[in-house]
Amino acid sequence: MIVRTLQQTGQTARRVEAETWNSVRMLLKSDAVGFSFHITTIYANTTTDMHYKNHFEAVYCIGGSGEIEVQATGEVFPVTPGTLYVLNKHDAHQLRAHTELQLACVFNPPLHGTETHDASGAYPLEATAIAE
Ligand code: 9YT
Repeated sequence: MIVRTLQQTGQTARRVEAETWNSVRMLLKSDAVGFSFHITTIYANTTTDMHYKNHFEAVYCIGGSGEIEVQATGEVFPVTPGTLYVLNKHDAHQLRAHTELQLACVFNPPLHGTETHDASGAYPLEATAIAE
């Protein structure tokens, strides 16, 4: 069994920083359960463009308030505590945080650990595992 806390995991290399967010990757490919699980904080008053061409992602909002736009259709959905959105079609999307957002995110296939967005907002399929 794997048992970890956000507090402890956040003090390791599993905490990854980007311009508009940080993410504590509590489960990674190296944990060998077939998905990765992250607690992501999106900073207030930011806009993040993402397009996970190589992954499926499920995102559950724990706290904060924002909205998500599906680039292909222009549809906009509120993101508030209790909302789940799933990028089941590798949808290009823009996440706008009105306040700081706390999100629980699951990726399939699992991330290796060091991924940050490329210019198109994607993560590569292969990446370097974090050193632990
Ligand atoms: C919602 C979202 O995808 N934010 C970007 C960070 C990502 N969740 C990650 O790498 O943990």
